[in-house]
Amino acid sequence: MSVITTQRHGDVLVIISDNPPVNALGQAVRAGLAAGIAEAAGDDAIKAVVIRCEGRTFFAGADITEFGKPPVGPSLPEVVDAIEQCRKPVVAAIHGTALGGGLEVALGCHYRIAIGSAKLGLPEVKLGLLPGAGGTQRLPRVTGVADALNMIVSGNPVTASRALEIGLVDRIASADSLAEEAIAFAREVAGAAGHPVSSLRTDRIAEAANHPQVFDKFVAENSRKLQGFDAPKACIEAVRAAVELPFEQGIKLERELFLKLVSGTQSRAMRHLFFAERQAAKIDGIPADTPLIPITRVGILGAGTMGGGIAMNFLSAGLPVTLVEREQAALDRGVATIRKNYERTAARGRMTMEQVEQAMGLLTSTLDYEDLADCDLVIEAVFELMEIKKEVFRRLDGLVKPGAILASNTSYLNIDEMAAETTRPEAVVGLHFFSPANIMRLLEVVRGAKTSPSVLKTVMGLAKTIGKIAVVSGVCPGFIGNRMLSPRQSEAQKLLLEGATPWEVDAALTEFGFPMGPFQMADLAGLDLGWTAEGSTSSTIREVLCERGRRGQKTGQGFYDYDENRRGSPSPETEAIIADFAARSGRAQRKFSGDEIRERLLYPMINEGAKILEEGMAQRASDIDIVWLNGYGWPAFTGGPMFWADTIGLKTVLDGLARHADALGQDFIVSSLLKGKAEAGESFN
Ligand code: T1G
Ligand code: NAD
Repeated sequence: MSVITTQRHGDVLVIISDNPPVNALGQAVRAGLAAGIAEAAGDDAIKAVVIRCEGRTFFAGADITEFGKPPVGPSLPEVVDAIEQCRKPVVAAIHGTALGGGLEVALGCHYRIAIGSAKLGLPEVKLGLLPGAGGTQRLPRVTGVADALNMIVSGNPVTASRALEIGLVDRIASADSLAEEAIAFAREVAGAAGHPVSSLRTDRIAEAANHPQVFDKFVAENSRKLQGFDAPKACIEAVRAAVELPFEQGIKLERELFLKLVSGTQSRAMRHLFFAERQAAKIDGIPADTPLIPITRVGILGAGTMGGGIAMNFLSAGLPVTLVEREQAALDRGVATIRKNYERTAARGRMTMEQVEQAMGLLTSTLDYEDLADCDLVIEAVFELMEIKKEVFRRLDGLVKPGAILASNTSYLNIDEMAAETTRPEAVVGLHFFSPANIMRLLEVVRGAKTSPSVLKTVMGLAKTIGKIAVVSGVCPGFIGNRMLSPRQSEAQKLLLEGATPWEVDAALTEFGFPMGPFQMADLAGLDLGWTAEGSTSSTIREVLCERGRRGQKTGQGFYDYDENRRGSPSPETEAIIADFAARSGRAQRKFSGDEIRERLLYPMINEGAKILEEGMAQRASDIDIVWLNGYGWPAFTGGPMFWADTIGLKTVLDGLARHADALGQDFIVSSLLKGKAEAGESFN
């Protein structure tokens, strides 16, 4: 069965794509579209054309799996040109997501009609690319430069109603009659003398032609978040060409920029992450027919930093939550924080007060554990102390209904030990959220030795419902993310005693693309996490800083000194404290280059990632990349730690670890998986 078919509705030819799951514009689809247009062009009985898709969505873009392979014609630009040059009006009938090449096909059409729930966007920049089938030249001519820049550089889609506002779609159809309304629209315009041709329009770019500063303003407003990424700069350059150059020259530049980006490392890294994110959702060894456990009510134990944020995820997804605390004050504080966070989101226009009240209306807060009895899932977020965790699991086991899932938000502790406190270890799982839990997209799902396939499949599905990216981890201290963070943190501390300053260490990572370095992160989280004045013994730099009242951003001083806008600057007092410590440690002091600091921080992390793989604590290397991208700010344009290691070569990492062996110390063990793959010239992914 061909992926493209045509149907005649009187004098209208409907070209239909049916290429599940997302009508990606692979070779067969492109060839079919070109043939459909030729069929219409060659038949005088046909007065107009409609292009529409079966399944859940209009074309969701070029087939990303084809990138990097030898191209097979017709190319997408050729197909879009053929559509645009068709003498009969072509109407795009849009449902689901018209993305990337899909929107470019629609921009080649003369008219666009979409259902109200449709989304339209050019997300190529999220793959390290720019629209490569005319999108950078046609979109500004249709919507104007400001909206085109926003859509192309952010890669975020717009709603159908917004698309109507900016002239991207001509009509909104009702969801159950898109095909019919599109055919009627086509028949209606068939008689028109002329039809709007995107590439010939200049009316929407005239303003920018007279005010080229719109580009400088855009760059100034967005430069910080675009730092390190190649694609956004290329996007801006291409849209500028749409204003300054004739269409043909603009298209030529777009093609050059596209070919350069598609063969570059950044796009390869970001395409890797696209598929890695989808791979992470798949659990090896779980039969497709594994039954799911219905989740209609969620219980949260502990309303502290994490409990409140975790609760918001379920409330925002429309699931009722029972929030339990051990004391009223803590409960009131937790509930107030939830409301404050929602009201702040509403104040920023990202939700209505009605939605705030709706979410708060789903929240039951109580001091009575018994109120958890009827929950389908209970997540504990109490203090990180095993004895308390064990006591909590014994208690939950005794009162929560059979069949319910019992989960822990522990950051480091052993899930199997908690499960052993219950009569239902198969129902116990780790759900490790990241702070702030209502914002951070990563969720480490910790698979216990006895966790059942149903429990695993259920929580993985639930993660998607609450907008999280779930990654399965085995039971080991710190799971995937925190376990790899530990060697990085300890090397960072050691580097201070060897002569590097906190700001040099942080700069080495921000230059690499991290939003912040380990010492900036420590100041943000608070240096006094787990610290008490009574128990302090001046035995670490961190303790001495805390003893001196330097507890991080919240006290205006930590490793850095902070001004009233919380902007950090190097601190002479911290430098003196470190120098004193270093002198007493007797370690030789010296200068470090950024490259050497990066090797000392990142190579041990990769080594730990390899150990996690060889122990089977992660299903695949790409899962580790997804953890670090979504939980620890690893720069997307390098693809994550394991992909980056593949990019620089595992031998390079191995040689680097050997070069730093003295500094890493006698207890440092090189992963045999890393060693083996490096010597065999293999890679992790
Ligand atoms: N190519 C190939 N496979 C794709 C694909 C694509 N464009 N989009 C999705 N898939 C696969 C995906 O890997 C998964 O496979 C399955 O479809 C379902 O996807 C020239 C250069 C459309 C919003 O960036 O954002 O056009 O895991 O799980 O959550 O200018 O998929 O089942 O084996 O994500 O409902 C631009 C990418 C391409 C859009 C649906 N387009 N896709 O989300 O399902 S570049 C994009 C998405 C381009 C031109 C350029 C989402 C979705 P599997 P899913 P979903
Ligand atoms: P927190 O101290 O802010 O909150 C813990 C809450 O649990 C307190 O309000 C306390 O009153 C309550 N509590 C303690 N014992 C209780 C009991 N028996 N019954 C009911 N309530 C009880 O701690 P947090 O930062 O929210 O951490 C909670 C858990 O989440 C820990 O296991 C921690 O390791 C984990 N975690 C924390 C972070 C983070 O960044 N803070 C990130 C991921 C995971």
